Amino acid sequence: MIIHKEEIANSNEQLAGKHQQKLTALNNNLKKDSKAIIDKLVKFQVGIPSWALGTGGTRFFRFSGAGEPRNIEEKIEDIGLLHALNRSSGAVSLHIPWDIPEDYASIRALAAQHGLGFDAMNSNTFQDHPGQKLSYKFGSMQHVDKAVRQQAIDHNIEVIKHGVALGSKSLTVWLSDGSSFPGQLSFRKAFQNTLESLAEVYKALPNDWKIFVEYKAFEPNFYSTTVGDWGQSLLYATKLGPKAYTLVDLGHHLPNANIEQIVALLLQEGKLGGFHFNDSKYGDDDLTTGSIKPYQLFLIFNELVAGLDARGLNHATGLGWMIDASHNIKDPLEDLLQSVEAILIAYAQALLVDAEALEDAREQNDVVRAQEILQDAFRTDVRPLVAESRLQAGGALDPIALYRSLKVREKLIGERGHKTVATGL
Ligand code: PSV
Ligand code: MN
Repeated sequence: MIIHKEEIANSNEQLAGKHQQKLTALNNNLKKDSKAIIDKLVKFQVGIPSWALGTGGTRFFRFSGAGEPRNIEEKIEDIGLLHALNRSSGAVSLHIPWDIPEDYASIRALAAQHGLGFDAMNSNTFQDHPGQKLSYKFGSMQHVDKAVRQQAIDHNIEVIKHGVALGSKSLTVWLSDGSSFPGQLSFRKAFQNTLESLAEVYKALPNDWKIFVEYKAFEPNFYSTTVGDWGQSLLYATKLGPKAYTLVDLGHHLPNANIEQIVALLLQEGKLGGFHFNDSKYGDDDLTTGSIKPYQLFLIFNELVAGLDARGLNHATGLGWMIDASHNIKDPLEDLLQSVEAILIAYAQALLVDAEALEDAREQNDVVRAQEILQDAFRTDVRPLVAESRLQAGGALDPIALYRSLKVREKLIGERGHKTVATGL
């Protein structure tokens, strides 16, 4: 199904009066030019991964939702629905082999029809796939057997080829390689094998491509992970060369890690390339962005904005932005709308920070004023700015309300049936 412009316009008309009131009240109190902020919000796009359109499960069970997309075309259709509603979900991030494009031209045309492009491609050597010759049980790029390493390298090169055909410009590599018990693995050999394997993939990267090395503290291995933290990822990225970058996934740290500091330093080194949004309470919970620690999300955005500005990078295109969440019990599309909204709220709040005053407070060692400056921005209800940016971009003032009133899920169930299961998590 598609959402028609008139449906969006009709619903916006009904909400316009109330929205205008809130926006005017906010504008009257803002110290910054809201037009410049709204323009930036309009441009900011967050990629949607193809595996996030089904109801993700936990390691215990997956309660599949109804009307889930059955193939790559229907996944693109779902992302098109999101983008029609919020105008901020303009890119698809494909995971191979969960979603292998067969007819590139028609997939590209379908995406273009919905105003979507192709963001980072994701490889997958963390599972054994049907028909695969060798097993990744003991790792992929770190494996003691060169033939397994070669299989993982070949797979990544294959993923790049799919990406080139679709117009993507980057490859994200997340490795589950590591060990489950002490003694199982030589850390040094595992690192070296992984580096050499990544170097082979790096050689196959087109000139205008980037490779993102994603790290994760633990899981599925619970003793060691071969790309376990930002230090290790940065080591690989530095040794690989200028097209290699670190990717930060918000859920991939040990509890209480200072992610905003990690982001600040990676950006300063010019080595932050990709970003996966989600939220967590305990581990890699993959919960809705901003649902647990919104202040942390704001502090991270504050460093992202400061760091991107310091390097003269475009906020919208400087990094590869993507949601990486799993919607255990929610309708995936509603959950994704909530995540994108939370991301834009944190971004808008970060744009409100008076960077000069903050710098001055720091120079004066005025700790209280520095905190006040940040919290002043964080405690501003910027939702009218985010809604206004959607309105100006042709989206809905209230995407979730419209999604529900148009009965989108019910219609998808009508088209696809109750018992559909999307590939992915
Ligand atoms: C791993 O936990 C991860 O964050 C990687 O980005 C994967 O590609 C994705 O989740 C799906 O498993
Ligand atoms: Mn991730």
